[in-house]
Amino acid sequence: MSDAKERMPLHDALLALHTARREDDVVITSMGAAREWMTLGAQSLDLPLVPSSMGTAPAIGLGVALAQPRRRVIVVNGDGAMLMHLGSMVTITAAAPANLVLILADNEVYEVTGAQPTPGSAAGRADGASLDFEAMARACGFRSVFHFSNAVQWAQQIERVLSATGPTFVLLDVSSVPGSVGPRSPGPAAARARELRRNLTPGIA
Ligand SMILES: Cc1ncc(C[n+]2csc(CCOP(=O)(O)OP(=O)(O)O)c2C)c(N)n1
Repeated sequence: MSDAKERMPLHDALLALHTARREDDVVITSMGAAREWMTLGAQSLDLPLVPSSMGTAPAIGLGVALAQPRRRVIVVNGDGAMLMHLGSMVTITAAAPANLVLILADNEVYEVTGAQPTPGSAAGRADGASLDFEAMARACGFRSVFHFSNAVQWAQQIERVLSATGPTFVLLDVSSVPGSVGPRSPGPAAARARELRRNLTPGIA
């Protein structure tokens, strides 16, 4: 990005999450975040949603959070994907699962397809004003809302953020990774979804 806004490297943002997550948390990642998460090491309750129909990660996270209320479910979504299924923000707050954390890694571009500006970005909008996802999350009724642009502050606050009563929305201003490629799928999606289901519900076939 060439704007003057402070942004944290996506890798640092996810490293803090990787360090802070509990072993029994479910972490669902998409797009660039899935690529970086896999380099950090996905665990048995994680779902790198690759390939995916854009924007479905929050809805999948909502379903898991409702089915597994004693577990924390963390979704990391891109801004392009968020905009594609904006309605899922309202579906989440309507159901209001206290155990769901939706993290928006906002780099203002569709990074994995060549860094085209998203319609929420300053560069992608006729008015030149980037969309205020934080205000949008508050307006949708997220119980806890946080916003970080600095990796050190995010890492310092992450325990407090993850333990807040949800549904929680976390906006992270991240820089895009120049020349990055899309994530490689770690295996057939249907089989991985079934494996996650088995890992979430021991005893199920
Ligand atoms: C419904 C749908 N349309 C288009 C695509 C192609 N596509 C895959 S990733 C992507 C860009 C994702 O952008 P964003 O969510 O902001 O994540 P980033 O790449 O910046 O991490 C696009 C357009 C898709 N997977 N699904």
